[in-house]
Amino acid sequence: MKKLFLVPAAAVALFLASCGGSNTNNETAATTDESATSTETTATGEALEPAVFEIEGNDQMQFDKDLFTVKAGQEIQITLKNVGELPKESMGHNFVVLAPGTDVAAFGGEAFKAKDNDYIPATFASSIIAHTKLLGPGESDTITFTIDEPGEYEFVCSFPGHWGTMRGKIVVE
Ligand SMILES: [Cu+2]
Repeated sequence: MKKLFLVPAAAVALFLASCGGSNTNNETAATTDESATSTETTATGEALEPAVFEIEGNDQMQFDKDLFTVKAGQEIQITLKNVGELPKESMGHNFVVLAPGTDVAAFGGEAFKAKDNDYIPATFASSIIAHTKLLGPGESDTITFTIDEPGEYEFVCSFPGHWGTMRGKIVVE
């Protein structure tokens, strides 16, 4: 029974395909919009306004934001505020931007061992694009940086155990 249904369906598909093949002139139309390239000025040297963001870390091991969108080459200014009350030794926060493709779990594991360096692991230095200081309650820190390559850049708090919940991404367009 099923085969009886399939045969007519295939026949219809073939019929439609052969019909559609008759007007092959679509490609010539595509070549006429070359003028559009001269009006788009995205890649010119025009100065972009800095992208200014604020993000908070709290005592529940959470950031209040998990996504930032910027343009390639745009100056990025991010201020991290630790709005918690617990001591820095047990609930410190930072904001670490990682290169695309970084193994975040491996990074978190290394950060765990880097207490002497405020949990910024030297072994991942080449994967770290920017980072704030480690902040105690009520403290804040602002970092300024630029990313030239479009892509998705993860950020985390590298305090031990925090990267699982304190993470998000910067989308560079
Ligand atoms: Cu944290």
